[in-house]
Amino acid sequence: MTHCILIGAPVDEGQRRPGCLMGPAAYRVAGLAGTLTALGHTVEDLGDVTPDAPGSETCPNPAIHHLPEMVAWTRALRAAAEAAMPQGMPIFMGGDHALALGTVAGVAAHAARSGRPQFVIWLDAHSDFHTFRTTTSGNIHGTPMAYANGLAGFDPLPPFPTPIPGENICMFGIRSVDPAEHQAMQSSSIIVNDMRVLDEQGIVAPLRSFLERVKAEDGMLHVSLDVDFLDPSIAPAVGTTVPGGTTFREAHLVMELLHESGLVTSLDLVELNPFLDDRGRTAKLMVDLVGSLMGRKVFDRPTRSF
Ligand code: HAR
Ligand code: MN
Ligand code: MN
Ligand code: MN
Repeated sequence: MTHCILIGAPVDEGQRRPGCLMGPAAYRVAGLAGTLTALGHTVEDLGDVTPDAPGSETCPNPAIHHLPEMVAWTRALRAAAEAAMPQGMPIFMGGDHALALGTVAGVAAHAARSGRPQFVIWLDAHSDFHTFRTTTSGNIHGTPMAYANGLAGFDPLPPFPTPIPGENICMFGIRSVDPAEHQAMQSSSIIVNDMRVLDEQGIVAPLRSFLERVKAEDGMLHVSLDVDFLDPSIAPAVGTTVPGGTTFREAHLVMELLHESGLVTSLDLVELNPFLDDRGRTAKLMVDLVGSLMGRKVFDRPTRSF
Protein backbone atom coordinates (compact mmCIF):
# COMPACT_ATOMS: atom_id res chain seq x y z
CA MET A 1 0.00 0.00 0.00
CA THR A 2 1.35 3.38 -1.02
CA HIS A 3 0.27 6.83 0.03
CA CYS A 4 -0.22 8.57 -3.32
CA ILE A 5 -0.05 12.35 -3.37
CA LEU A 6 -1.68 13.85 -6.45
CA ILE A 7 -0.28 17.24 -7.40
CA GLY A 8 -1.67 19.18 -10.36
CA ALA A 9 0.94 21.01 -12.40
CA PRO A 10 -0.98 22.83 -15.16
CA VAL A 11 2.16 24.03 -16.95
CA ASP A 12 1.42 25.23 -20.48
CA GLU A 13 4.34 27.59 -21.06
CA GLY A 14 7.00 25.03 -22.00
CA GLN A 15 5.68 24.77 -25.56
CA ARG A 16 3.41 26.67 -27.95
CA ARG A 17 0.23 24.68 -28.31
CA PRO A 18 -2.20 25.63 -25.57
CA GLY A 19 -4.05 22.85 -23.77
CA CYS A 20 -1.70 21.01 -21.40
CA LEU A 21 -3.03 23.22 -18.62
CA MET A 22 -6.20 21.13 -18.79
CA GLY A 23 -4.21 17.96 -18.04
CA PRO A 24 -4.74 17.81 -14.27
CA ALA A 25 -8.51 18.23 -14.70
CA ALA A 26 -8.55 15.47 -17.33
CA TYR A 27 -6.73 13.03 -15.02
CA ARG A 28 -9.23 13.77 -12.29
CA VAL A 29 -12.17 13.28 -14.66
CA ALA A 30 -10.62 10.06 -16.01
CA GLY A 31 -10.62 8.66 -12.47
CA LEU A 32 -7.00 8.63 -11.39
CA ALA A 33 -7.80 8.82 -7.66
CA GLY A 34 -10.45 6.08 -7.86
CA THR A 35 -8.09 3.83 -9.81
CA LEU A 36 -5.52 4.13 -7.05
CA THR A 37 -7.92 3.59 -4.15
CA ALA A 38 -9.40 0.53 -5.91
CA LEU A 39 -5.88 -0.94 -5.83
CA GLY A 40 -5.71 -0.47 -2.07
CA HIS A 41 -3.66 2.71 -1.98
CA THR A 42 -4.47 5.84 -0.02
CA VAL A 43 -4.81 9.02 -2.06
CA GLU A 44 -4.50 12.66 -1.17
CA ASP A 45 -5.14 15.26 -3.89
CA LEU A 46 -3.33 18.49 -3.05
CA GLY A 47 -5.00 20.36 -5.91
CA ASP A 48 -3.02 22.37 -8.43
CA VAL A 49 0.24 24.15 -7.67
CA THR A 50 0.05 27.93 -8.07
CA PRO A 51 3.37 29.57 -8.88
CA ASP A 52 4.34 33.05 -7.72
CA ALA A 53 3.85 35.91 -10.15
CA PRO A 54 6.54 35.75 -12.85
CA GLY A 55 9.54 38.06 -12.60
CA SER A 56 11.49 39.55 -15.51
CA GLU A 57 14.33 37.08 -16.05
CA THR A 58 15.98 36.94 -19.47
CA CYS A 59 18.53 34.70 -21.17
CA PRO A 60 20.79 35.14 -24.20
CA ASN A 61 18.81 32.88 -26.54
CA PRO A 62 16.10 34.98 -28.20
CA ALA A 63 14.11 31.87 -29.16
CA ILE A 64 13.28 31.08 -25.52
CA HIS A 65 9.73 32.07 -24.58
CA HIS A 66 7.88 32.25 -21.27
CA LEU A 67 11.12 32.19 -19.29
CA PRO A 68 9.90 34.13 -16.22
CA GLU A 69 6.81 31.91 -16.03
CA MET A 70 8.98 28.78 -16.19
CA VAL A 71 11.37 30.09 -13.52
CA ALA A 72 8.36 30.62 -11.24
CA TRP A 73 6.94 27.15 -12.04
CA THR A 74 10.31 25.50 -11.43
CA ARG A 75 10.66 27.08 -8.01
CA ALA A 76 7.10 26.19 -6.98
CA LEU A 77 7.24 22.61 -8.27
CA ARG A 78 10.62 21.93 -6.73
CA ALA A 79 9.22 23.03 -3.38
CA ALA A 80 6.09 20.92 -3.87
CA ALA A 81 8.17 17.85 -4.71
CA GLU A 82 10.50 18.30 -1.76
CA ALA A 83 7.55 18.72 0.59
CA ALA A 84 5.69 15.66 -0.75
CA MET A 85 8.55 13.14 -0.84
CA PRO A 86 8.73 12.51 2.92
CA GLN A 87 4.93 11.99 3.00
CA GLY A 88 4.43 9.44 0.24
CA MET A 89 4.69 9.04 -3.52
CA PRO A 90 4.00 12.24 -5.44
CA ILE A 91 2.24 11.87 -8.78
CA PHE A 92 2.58 15.11 -10.76
CA MET A 93 -0.31 15.55 -13.15
CA GLY A 94 0.93 17.77 -15.99
CA GLY A 95 1.18 20.00 -17.68
CA ASP A 96 3.89 19.95 -20.33
CA HIS A 97 7.28 18.36 -19.73
CA ALA A 98 8.90 21.62 -18.62
CA LEU A 99 7.39 20.81 -15.23
CA ALA A 100 10.18 18.24 -14.77
CA LEU A 101 12.70 21.07 -14.29
CA GLY A 102 11.09 21.49 -10.89
CA THR A 103 9.84 18.01 -10.01
CA VAL A 104 13.15 16.26 -10.70
CA ALA A 105 15.07 18.98 -8.84
CA GLY A 106 12.81 18.51 -5.83
CA VAL A 107 13.00 14.72 -5.71
CA ALA A 108 16.78 14.79 -6.26
CA ALA A 109 17.23 17.26 -3.42
CA HIS A 110 15.18 14.97 -1.19
CA ALA A 111 17.24 11.91 -2.22
CA ALA A 112 20.47 13.73 -1.46
CA ARG A 113 19.15 14.65 1.97
CA SER A 114 18.25 10.99 2.56
CA GLY A 115 21.73 9.89 1.51
CA ARG A 116 20.37 7.83 -1.39
CA PRO A 117 21.23 8.11 -5.10
CA GLN A 118 18.52 9.38 -7.45
CA PHE A 119 17.70 7.47 -10.63
CA VAL A 120 15.39 8.57 -13.47
CA ILE A 121 13.50 6.62 -16.13
CA TRP A 122 12.52 8.93 -18.99
CA LEU A 123 9.71 7.45 -21.11
CA ASP A 124 9.49 9.74 -24.12
CA ALA A 125 9.78 10.03 -27.89
CA HIS A 126 12.19 12.90 -27.21
CA SER A 127 15.42 13.13 -25.25
CA ASP A 128 14.58 16.63 -23.89
CA PHE A 129 18.31 17.25 -23.70
CA HIS A 130 18.57 20.86 -24.88
CA THR A 131 19.89 23.66 -22.70
CA PHE A 132 18.41 27.16 -22.76
CA ARG A 133 21.29 28.00 -25.11
CA THR A 134 20.97 25.17 -27.61
CA THR A 135 17.21 25.02 -28.15
CA THR A 136 16.17 26.44 -31.50
CA SER A 137 12.43 26.01 -30.93
CA GLY A 138 12.73 27.92 -27.64
CA ASN A 139 10.33 25.41 -26.10
CA ILE A 140 11.53 24.75 -22.57
CA HIS A 141 9.77 21.36 -22.43
CA GLY A 142 12.68 20.13 -24.57
CA THR A 143 15.26 20.82 -21.81
CA PRO A 144 14.59 19.20 -18.41
CA MET A 145 16.74 16.09 -18.81
CA ALA A 146 19.86 18.16 -19.52
CA TYR A 147 19.14 20.32 -16.48
CA ALA A 148 18.87 17.24 -14.27
CA ASN A 149 22.12 15.86 -15.67
CA GLY A 150 23.85 19.06 -14.53
CA LEU A 151 24.64 20.69 -17.87
CA ALA A 152 25.58 24.36 -17.92
CA GLY A 153 23.45 26.83 -19.88
CA PHE A 154 20.38 27.10 -17.67
CA ASP A 155 20.77 30.66 -16.38
CA PRO A 156 18.72 32.20 -14.83
CA LEU A 157 17.61 28.96 -13.13
CA PRO A 158 19.62 28.05 -10.05
CA PRO A 159 22.09 25.22 -10.66
CA PHE A 160 20.44 21.80 -10.39
CA PRO A 161 20.72 20.83 -6.69
CA THR A 162 22.57 17.53 -7.00
CA PRO A 163 23.07 16.66 -10.67
CA ILE A 164 22.01 13.14 -11.57
CA PRO A 165 24.88 11.20 -13.15
CA GLY A 166 24.26 9.91 -16.67
CA GLU A 167 24.55 6.28 -15.54
CA ASN A 168 21.53 6.90 -13.31
CA ILE A 169 19.37 8.13 -16.19
CA CYS A 170 17.69 5.67 -18.54
CA MET A 171 15.68 6.77 -21.55
CA PHE A 172 13.14 4.54 -23.32
CA GLY A 173 11.17 5.09 -26.49
CA ILE A 174 13.45 7.75 -27.95
CA ARG A 175 12.91 8.48 -31.65
CA SER A 176 13.35 12.23 -32.06
CA VAL A 177 16.68 13.82 -31.13
CA ASP A 178 17.93 17.19 -32.41
CA PRO A 179 21.59 17.55 -33.51
CA ALA A 180 22.62 19.63 -30.46
CA GLU A 181 20.97 17.14 -28.12
CA HIS A 182 22.68 14.28 -29.90
CA GLN A 183 26.05 15.93 -29.48
CA ALA A 184 25.48 16.63 -25.79
CA MET A 185 24.29 13.07 -25.18
CA GLN A 186 27.40 11.64 -26.87
CA SER A 187 29.48 13.22 -24.14
CA SER A 188 27.26 12.06 -21.29
CA SER A 189 26.84 8.53 -19.99
CA ILE A 190 23.04 8.50 -20.17
CA ILE A 191 21.57 5.13 -21.08
CA VAL A 192 19.63 5.66 -24.30
CA ASN A 193 17.23 2.89 -25.22
CA ASP A 194 15.91 4.32 -28.45
CA MET A 195 13.23 2.55 -30.48
CA ARG A 196 15.93 0.67 -32.37
CA VAL A 197 17.11 -0.94 -29.12
CA LEU A 198 13.53 -1.81 -28.19
CA ASP A 199 12.91 -3.33 -31.64
CA GLU A 200 15.98 -5.51 -31.34
CA GLN A 201 15.99 -6.45 -27.67
CA GLY A 202 12.45 -5.79 -26.51
CA ILE A 203 11.74 -3.67 -23.51
CA VAL A 204 12.22 -6.25 -20.78
CA ALA A 205 15.97 -6.90 -20.82
CA PRO A 206 17.12 -3.24 -20.88
CA LEU A 207 14.58 -2.29 -18.22
CA ARG A 208 15.49 -5.15 -15.91
CA SER A 209 19.19 -4.39 -16.13
CA PHE A 210 18.58 -0.76 -15.14
CA LEU A 211 16.23 -1.73 -12.31
CA GLU A 212 18.78 -4.17 -10.96
CA ARG A 213 21.23 -1.30 -10.60
CA VAL A 214 18.68 0.92 -8.89
CA LYS A 215 18.01 -1.89 -6.44
CA ALA A 216 21.69 -2.71 -5.85
CA GLU A 217 22.41 0.93 -5.02
CA ASP A 218 19.28 1.41 -2.89
CA GLY A 219 18.28 4.24 -5.20
CA MET A 220 15.19 6.37 -5.38
CA LEU A 221 13.48 6.11 -8.76
CA HIS A 222 11.64 8.90 -10.53
CA VAL A 223 9.57 7.94 -13.59
CA SER A 224 8.74 10.65 -16.11
CA LEU A 225 6.04 9.46 -18.52
CA ASP A 226 5.51 11.63 -21.59
CA VAL A 227 2.32 10.85 -23.56
CA ASP A 228 4.35 10.77 -26.78
CA PHE A 229 6.23 7.70 -25.48
CA LEU A 230 3.12 5.96 -26.78
CA ASP A 231 2.34 5.50 -30.43
CA PRO A 232 0.07 8.31 -31.69
CA SER A 233 -2.46 5.72 -32.91
CA ILE A 234 -3.31 4.90 -29.29
CA ALA A 235 -2.50 8.27 -27.69
CA PRO A 236 -3.48 11.17 -29.94
CA ALA A 237 -3.75 13.85 -27.23
CA VAL A 238 -0.26 15.32 -27.48
CA GLY A 239 1.10 18.28 -29.42
CA THR A 240 4.28 16.54 -30.54
CA THR A 241 3.26 13.17 -31.95
CA VAL A 242 6.05 11.06 -33.42
CA PRO A 243 5.22 7.88 -35.35
CA GLY A 244 6.71 4.56 -34.32
CA GLY A 245 6.04 4.76 -30.58
CA THR A 246 5.46 2.04 -28.04
CA THR A 247 2.41 -0.17 -28.29
CA PHE A 248 -0.33 -0.59 -25.72
CA ARG A 249 1.19 -3.81 -24.43
CA GLU A 250 4.79 -2.56 -24.39
CA ALA A 251 3.70 0.41 -22.30
CA HIS A 252 1.72 -1.71 -19.86
CA LEU A 253 4.61 -4.16 -19.60
CA VAL A 254 6.97 -1.34 -18.62
CA MET A 255 4.53 -0.32 -15.92
CA GLU A 256 4.05 -3.88 -14.68
CA LEU A 257 7.79 -4.42 -14.40
CA LEU A 258 8.19 -1.11 -12.61
CA HIS A 259 5.50 -2.18 -10.16
CA GLU A 260 7.15 -5.53 -9.51
CA SER A 261 10.44 -3.81 -8.81
CA GLY A 262 8.91 -1.91 -5.92
CA LEU A 263 11.44 0.84 -6.62
CA VAL A 264 9.38 3.77 -7.97
CA THR A 265 9.28 6.71 -5.56
CA SER A 266 7.81 9.52 -7.72
CA LEU A 267 6.04 9.97 -11.06
CA ASP A 268 5.40 12.69 -13.66
CA LEU A 269 2.52 12.40 -16.14
CA VAL A 270 3.29 14.93 -18.84
CA GLU A 271 2.29 16.41 -22.20
CA LEU A 272 -1.36 15.33 -22.15
CA ASN A 273 -3.27 17.95 -24.14
CA PRO A 274 -6.95 17.13 -23.53
CA PHE A 275 -7.99 19.59 -26.25
CA LEU A 276 -6.49 17.18 -28.80
CA ASP A 277 -7.99 14.03 -27.31
CA ASP A 278 -10.54 11.71 -28.84
CA ARG A 279 -13.34 11.32 -26.28
CA GLY A 280 -10.83 11.10 -23.41
CA ARG A 281 -9.11 7.98 -24.67
CA THR A 282 -5.57 9.25 -24.07
CA ALA A 283 -6.39 10.46 -20.57
CA LYS A 284 -7.99 7.11 -19.81
CA LEU A 285 -5.01 5.20 -21.19
CA MET A 286 -2.63 7.24 -19.06
CA VAL A 287 -4.75 6.50 -15.98
CA ASP A 288 -4.76 2.79 -16.88
CA LEU A 289 -0.99 2.85 -17.19
CA VAL A 290 -0.75 4.35 -13.72
CA GLY A 291 -3.01 1.49 -12.61
CA SER A 292 -0.49 -1.02 -13.95
CA LEU A 293 2.37 0.90 -12.36
CA MET A 294 0.57 0.73 -9.03
CA GLY A 295 -0.20 -2.95 -9.08
CA ARG A 296 -3.13 -3.77 -11.32
CA LYS A 297 -2.59 -7.05 -13.10
CA VAL A 298 -4.66 -9.36 -15.21
CA PHE A 299 -4.03 -12.42 -13.09
CA ASP A 300 -2.09 -12.88 -9.88
CA ARG A 301 0.65 -15.42 -10.14
CA PRO A 302 4.06 -15.77 -8.56
CA THR A 303 6.51 -13.65 -10.54
CA ARG A 304 10.24 -13.44 -10.26
CA SER A 305 10.93 -10.18 -8.58
CA PHE A 306 12.06 -8.32 -11.73
N1 HAR B 1 13.56 18.61 -29.57
C1 HAR B 1 12.43 19.42 -29.94
C2 HAR B 1 12.54 20.82 -29.36
O1 HAR B 1 13.35 21.04 -28.52
C3 HAR B 1 11.14 18.78 -29.55
C4 HAR B 1 10.95 18.68 -28.08
C5 HAR B 1 9.64 18.11 -27.84
N2 HAR B 1 9.57 17.74 -26.51
C6 HAR B 1 8.48 17.17 -26.00
N3 HAR B 1 8.68 16.56 -24.88
N4 HAR B 1 7.43 17.07 -26.59
O2 HAR B 1 9.38 15.42 -24.94
O3 HAR B 1 11.78 21.66 -29.71
MN1 MN C 1 1.53 31.03 -23.69
MN1 MN D 1 9.18 15.05 -23.03
MN1 MN E 1 8.10 14.00 -25.90
